[in-house]
Amino acid sequence: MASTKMLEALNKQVQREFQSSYIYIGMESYFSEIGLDGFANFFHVQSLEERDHAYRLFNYINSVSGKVELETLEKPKCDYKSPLDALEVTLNHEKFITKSINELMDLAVLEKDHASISFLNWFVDEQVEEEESMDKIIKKLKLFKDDPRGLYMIDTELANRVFTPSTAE
Ligand code: OFO
Repeated sequence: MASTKMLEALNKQVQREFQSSYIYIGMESYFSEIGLDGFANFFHVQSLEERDHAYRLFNYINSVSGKVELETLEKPKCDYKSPLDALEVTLNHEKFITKSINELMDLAVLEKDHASISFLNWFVDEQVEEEESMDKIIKKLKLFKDDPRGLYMIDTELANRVFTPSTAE
């Protein structure tokens, strides 16, 4: 059984994961409009992953006798200055989420809540992957700068991303 404070913090993270999902649908819309379908696919899958993260938290809260309270989501941006701008916004957002997960873990450690520590370990590892994958795309975009062939190549690569529910990993 998690403490009330822990349940409130976990609930806030549910909100943040759903917000992340919504932000990435906004990016999908931006990339679809400018004709980069591979990037659009990448953010479509990213959005599904965030929803999966939210449900992972949702199910955990229920399993420790808590109840999820949903809040209103903020309107996401659907326009960016460039693909690089969108990816940099994404990386910064993921850094914010990493900080949020680390704070949750700090609370679980402080409260000696071993079940939540074990549960949150998956998210700690996931955030390393999240930041790494965004950083790799940013590096490629900077490398190819204004070369449209480079952008096309990255777009083709990102078209291959498929969604796998985390429970199936
Ligand atoms: Fe849920 O990892 Fe991104 O936000």
